[in-house]
Amino acid sequence: MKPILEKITLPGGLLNPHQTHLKRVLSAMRGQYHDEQAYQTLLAGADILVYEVYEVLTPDTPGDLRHGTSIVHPGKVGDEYFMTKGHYHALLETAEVYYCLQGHGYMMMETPEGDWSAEELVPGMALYVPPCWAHRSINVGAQDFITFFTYPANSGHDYGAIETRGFRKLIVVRDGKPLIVDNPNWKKDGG
Ligand code: M6P
Ligand code: ZN
Repeated sequence: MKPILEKITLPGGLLNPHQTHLKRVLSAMRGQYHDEQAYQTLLAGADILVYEVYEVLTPDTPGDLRHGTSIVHPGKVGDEYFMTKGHYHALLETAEVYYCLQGHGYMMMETPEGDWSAEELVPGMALYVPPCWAHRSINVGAQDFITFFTYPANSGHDYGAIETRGFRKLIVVRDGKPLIVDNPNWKKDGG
């Protein structure tokens, strides 16, 4: 395999060249927002684009890396900011690094043992998400929240636990500012 040189265009976060361009619309986020009625109302209006991910599709050989850009658009479902689905890595003991390029966001993180952490990201800040931590990007700003990320190419994505239980904590708007609160719908036992 040969070295790959990339151009990241800002604003927008377009990564070129890329092989995958994931677009997650509101209907793909069913059950993720705490205010189901607000979700249904917004969805009835239009199936809007919540976030996009450009990725370089490297081989998934152990030792290789995947990398790309993540663009979470600004918006809210009720009082809860637009965000990614969030995931554990299928190979649980793998880490990920994020570097904020544009906007204002948080990375919400938690472990199966009950630890949680929410780190604020603005341009210039880098974040190491350790192995075994679920992670979700949340846009609390008025413009696109754009990060560069890289993780082991053989990590995979495990959405199951987050889809059924959600994250322990949410970020909602209070008096125009982000506030971290308990998730009222969080299911401790996964049931
Ligand atoms: C980051 C990376 C990607 C991931 C994306 C979207 O950019 O971790 O691997 O796909 O976020 O998040 P999710 O997969 O949870 O929808
Ligand atoms: Zn990840």
